[in-house]
Amino acid sequence: LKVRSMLDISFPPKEEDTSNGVAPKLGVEASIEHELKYRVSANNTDARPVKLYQSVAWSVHDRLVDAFDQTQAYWKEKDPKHIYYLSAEFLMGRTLTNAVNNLDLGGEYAEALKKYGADLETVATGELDAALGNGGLGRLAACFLDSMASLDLPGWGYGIRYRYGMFKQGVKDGLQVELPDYWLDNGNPWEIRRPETQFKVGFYGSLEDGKWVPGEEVIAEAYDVPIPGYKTKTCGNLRLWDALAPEEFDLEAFNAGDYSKAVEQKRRADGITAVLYPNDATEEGKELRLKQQFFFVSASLQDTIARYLEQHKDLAGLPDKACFQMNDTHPTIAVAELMRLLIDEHGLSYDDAWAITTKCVAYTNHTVMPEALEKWPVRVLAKLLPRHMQLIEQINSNWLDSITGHVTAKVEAELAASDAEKQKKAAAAAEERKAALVAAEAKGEEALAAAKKVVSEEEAAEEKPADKATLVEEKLKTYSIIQENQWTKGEMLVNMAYLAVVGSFAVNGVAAIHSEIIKTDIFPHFVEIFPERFQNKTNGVTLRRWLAYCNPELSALITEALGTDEWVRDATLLAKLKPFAEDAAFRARWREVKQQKKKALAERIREQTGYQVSTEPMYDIHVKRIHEYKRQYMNAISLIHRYKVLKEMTPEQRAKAVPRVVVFGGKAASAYYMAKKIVALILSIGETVNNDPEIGDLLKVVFLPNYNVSEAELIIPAAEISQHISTAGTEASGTSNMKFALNGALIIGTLDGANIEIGENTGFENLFIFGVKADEINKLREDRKNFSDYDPRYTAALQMVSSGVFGRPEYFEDLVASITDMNRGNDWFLLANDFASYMDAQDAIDELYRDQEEWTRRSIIYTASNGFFSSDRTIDQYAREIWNVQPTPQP
Ligand code: T68
Repeated sequence: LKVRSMLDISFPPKEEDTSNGVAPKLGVEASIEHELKYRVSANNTDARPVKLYQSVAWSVHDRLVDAFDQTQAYWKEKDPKHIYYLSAEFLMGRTLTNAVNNLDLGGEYAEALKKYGADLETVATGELDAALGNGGLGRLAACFLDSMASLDLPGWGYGIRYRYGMFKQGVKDGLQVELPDYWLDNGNPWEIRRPETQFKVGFYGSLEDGKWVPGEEVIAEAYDVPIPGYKTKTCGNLRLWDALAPEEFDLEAFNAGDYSKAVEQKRRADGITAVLYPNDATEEGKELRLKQQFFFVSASLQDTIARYLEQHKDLAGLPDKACFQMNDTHPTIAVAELMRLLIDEHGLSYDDAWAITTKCVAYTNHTVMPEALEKWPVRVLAKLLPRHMQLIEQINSNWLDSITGHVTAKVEAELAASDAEKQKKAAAAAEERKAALVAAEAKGEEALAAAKKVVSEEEAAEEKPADKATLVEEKLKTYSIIQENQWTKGEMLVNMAYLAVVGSFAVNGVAAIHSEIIKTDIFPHFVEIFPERFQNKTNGVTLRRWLAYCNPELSALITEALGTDEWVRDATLLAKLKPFAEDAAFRARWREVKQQKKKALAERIREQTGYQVSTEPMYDIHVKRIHEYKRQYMNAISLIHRYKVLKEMTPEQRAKAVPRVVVFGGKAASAYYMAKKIVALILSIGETVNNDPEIGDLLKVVFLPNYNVSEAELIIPAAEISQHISTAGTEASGTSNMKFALNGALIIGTLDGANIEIGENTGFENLFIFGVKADEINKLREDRKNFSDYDPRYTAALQMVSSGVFGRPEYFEDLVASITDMNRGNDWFLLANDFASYMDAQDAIDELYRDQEEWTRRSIIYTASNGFFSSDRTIDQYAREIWNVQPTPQP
């Protein structure tokens, strides 16, 4: 739908070597000057850092646009199959450094900036993070875009242009506070608004003669964010949708119509793209969230189909040109919307539409936590999207029909097995009863009567043969996309993950263990029907942002050792670093770099928290979203113990202790009660420990506020040990573990998520692995111990919390109860079970740190061993094994 009228201008014919705009014709230096003067209107002398950043960004923008236009024109001409990555979240962080370096213009910009007495690194800090994501899932999408472009794969990301991203976290009175993140405050040079690309998206309304008549309509307007590949001409695209009220473009109707109604419509439209939901592992079930999901999915599908139809007639060919990867269940409504578009808008039959849909759509699962698996009430769906609910019902009924034969056979087999068993049992019981009667008869009348009574009761209680039809019906329910709410009887829910599995041709988990767990625990009955659909694609991270650019010092050292910087493109080359681990001179230089990065982090800690930390102690980092399953709480308890031990030591003993700076970072969802208390506890421990003169540099506990992509880029290179200590079986993969490993931080972790594969690559002997295994969890949860059986160190530490050593004992009361009280959480994430082995691992860390040569040797081994976790490898696997999309580089 081209809703905006276009002036009738004819453009001059394109030049051969397209050069869009003025700037690229200017050199870098001249273009920065041009932007400073005309775009941001700051003359050289009073160019504040933000203005200088803006000018540099606009200068880079123009170069990006060139690469973008050329790539997109080339792909249009070649018409290769495209991958469309549908994601409600893209956690991009800052763009400048990445863009400049991927375009291979680092040297030129550095040179040009000398004139202003600035370096690129400092200028880059003028940019606000684009935090359009919660955590790992959103950041993964961002890494994938970088890899797709770098591998020359024709692909776009599709998402939402939230005006407010992930909240800014502040600390006030020892508690987390949430502040709005208006990231567009200084303008955004990285996006291109496309008023000419708009689509209508409907909501509510009714079905009239089988046709959906929406009760509300909004306009989706495109913004394109160019995604430069690494040292390639390819520049991909992230298309983000903004919502406009229809009246905004139809001024006449606006004037003629009801003014207040028009304002209300605008408000409602604005609401759709206003803010990112800050929940990373619980579902809110809010209608607005479903609206957001449908909004971006519908616009993206309409957009793709429109572009397809510009070049092709028959939609039957769509699967040869387009694949939609659904990042978790958030875009799963795509299954129904693609069906609707094909049937209602393009006149295909249901069966043809289904054949196309199930060849175009694939689904990635990121969680096994039940509270994070989306289930929308039928009531909500039917109201917001009546036609889609009808289609989902049809999809479900066809699906159940298609498996009734399978389920019946299964029930019959089970019945046959249990019948044989039952008959055997019944015969034995009958024998016993007969014998009992004979024995009773011998004892006389009274005994016989009593025995007869028992026998007839037993016979009455004997199991009746099961009814096959009922059993089939019961079993079918477990396969059904539409299910009854197990908590609220009578309420029906649409299980979005089931819809995704039924509608997709491929389903994948994000680490080897996780991909197994989804097969055995989440979708076992679907695996029976289509085992070939289930795959693993172990996550990865882009080595550009997460090693080359965030740690240029270490990168230079690696490049020098390998004699090439090709490892940035081909991460397997990192393996060649292994022999250098044995070289003492190299190790010394490796340590020097780490010291430098620790210094930068210490400076940041001082700025943000006021704490002065030395750069001599071990830097121990625990950063990620705050969640009970991630067990920052267990770390906090261990630190209380460490503090207690240090306090009890003699001065001689203290002189021998291994000092640590422990840094936490991470946001707690604003409504996540326990997570916020965990943040408060860490802050309180820091307050006590860091101000204890007896402790000094032996232990510092820092909570660095507002952990985000840019903070991570500073923190990760400084880490010596990093913590990934989730209860086994709960963390799907984790991706910061990969970033830390690549930057030479050692890992303390459980056998969970990608930790396992990192262990396989690095050698488990080089990690500090502890804790129970995923397959022991269920049993352990059943027989949780009494508080009195706990490790005495653990009990004593909790006692210190309860007795107020860290202040506010009442405030922490239910946090303590959540792991000690049978009726109040009952230690669901098994902190008590893992505590002792966690402490052993911590002791082993201290021991190894005393031997700096061995520690550094291992650090190098980590970097050398983990090239596998490049997202280039992950994306290459997706492209070959799921998407069937080919690299299409420009000559
Ligand atoms: C993460 N999931 C996994 N979810 O927890 C992590 N959820 O193990 C994995 O490495 C990562 O995905 C990438 O695969 C998330 O980050 C969310 O952020 C989220 C957001 C909204 C709703 C539910």
